[in-house]
Amino acid sequence: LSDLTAEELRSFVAAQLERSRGRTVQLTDAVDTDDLVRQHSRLMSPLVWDYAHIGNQEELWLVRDVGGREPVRQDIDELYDAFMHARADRPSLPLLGPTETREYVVEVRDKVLDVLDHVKFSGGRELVDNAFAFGMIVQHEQQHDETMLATHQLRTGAPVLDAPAPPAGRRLARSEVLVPGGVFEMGTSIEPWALDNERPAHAVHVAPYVIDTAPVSNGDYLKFVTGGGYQDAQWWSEAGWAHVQKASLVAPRFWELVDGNWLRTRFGHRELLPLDEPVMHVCFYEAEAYARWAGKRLPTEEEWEMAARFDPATGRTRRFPWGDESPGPQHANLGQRHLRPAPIGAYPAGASPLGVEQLIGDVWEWTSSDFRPYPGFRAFPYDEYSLVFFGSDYKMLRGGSFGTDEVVARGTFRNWDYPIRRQIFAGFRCARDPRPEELA
Ligand code: AVJ
Ligand code: FE
Repeated sequence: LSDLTAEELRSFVAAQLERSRGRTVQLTDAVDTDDLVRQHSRLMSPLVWDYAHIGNQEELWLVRDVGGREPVRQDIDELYDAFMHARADRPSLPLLGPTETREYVVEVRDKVLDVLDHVKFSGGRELVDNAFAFGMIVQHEQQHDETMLATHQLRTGAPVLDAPAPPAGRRLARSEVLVPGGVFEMGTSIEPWALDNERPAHAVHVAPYVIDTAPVSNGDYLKFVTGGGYQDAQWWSEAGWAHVQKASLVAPRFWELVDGNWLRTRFGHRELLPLDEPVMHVCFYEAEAYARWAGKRLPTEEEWEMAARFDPATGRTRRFPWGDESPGPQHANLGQRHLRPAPIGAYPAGASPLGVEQLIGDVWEWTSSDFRPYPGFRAFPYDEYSLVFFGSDYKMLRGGSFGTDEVVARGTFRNWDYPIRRQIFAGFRCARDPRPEELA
């Protein structure tokens, strides 16, 4: 972005704004009015809340803050402040209806395009350097689009979304690789649209470890399910065992056993469980228990990022596993291009220098790490994006899913959620400590 002229940057921003809005409109036009305003799950907001919240954040940051313009609808700020009302309570608020919401976001967008026409990117204002605030708002909309996609997955009724099938899988030559460890540069100080928690770049020392070349598949995970994994406390952490019993978990969310066949429901389609696809809709505790059952553990965030970005030949950290170029359809399953994770081995062109595949896209991957700031962290531009979430309540997820847009799915992007959450498009891969003979 820093190589672009101001005019090129303006058209890049305009194209990104249009792309995210296209997706929001697609996800909300796909359902009828009743499906827009109803609560599909207590874990989620009504779709119409996400929709107006997208517009409200855009108004707050781009119309009022960057543009210095008069408010469009100051009276609704409180309704769409995520910290004022829990998701479960949002349906009972006096929200804008679907028609008002659509008019509101269009009005905001018109003003934003005018602000974009007049903004000076080089005025020495950190918020507009490299069009950062615009990038933040594009990513905010895309992140809510992924949340709305998860709401679609929780919705019952006839399917309303469709997409072509992902590329075919292939058998990988190796199921694990040894990473010799050492020092690598984690995080970033140069990605123009990286969010505060990805910054700054810093050196980390990582001990040698072994990591799976692919995410754990449905077929792998099914062995844990049918082998009694959910009934045996020895595989679970104390908190995980308490949760699995309290919530009566017996398999990943959206799986069912019907007449001896394992089925899964995906955006309203009930289908045979595809054994070669990465497992998803498992919580952190399930990922942790599977790993222990398999004689392994989850990778730390440092281990995940080193496997994804470190190039041992040069000692350099790449932007993405495959290099520095932005993701193309040959590299990764992103952006809701397919409505499912791709089978294991579907993206040989997306492999990292260490030979690890499908790190970006397909499914978010649970790591064993809590949400901590990097050394030198500075909350920017607001405390409520990251700062207020630091601590041990959340577990980190990396890599993005099939529902994550490429403008979000950076090699450095960090996501987090409670360890019990299963409605997100999350799976995992395993890691382990090397055996002494592997280090010799
Ligand atoms: C980073 C995905 C956890 O959805 O709660 C959206 C992103 N922050 N609006 C979320 C976010 C404010 C956030 N996650
Ligand atoms: Fe938000």
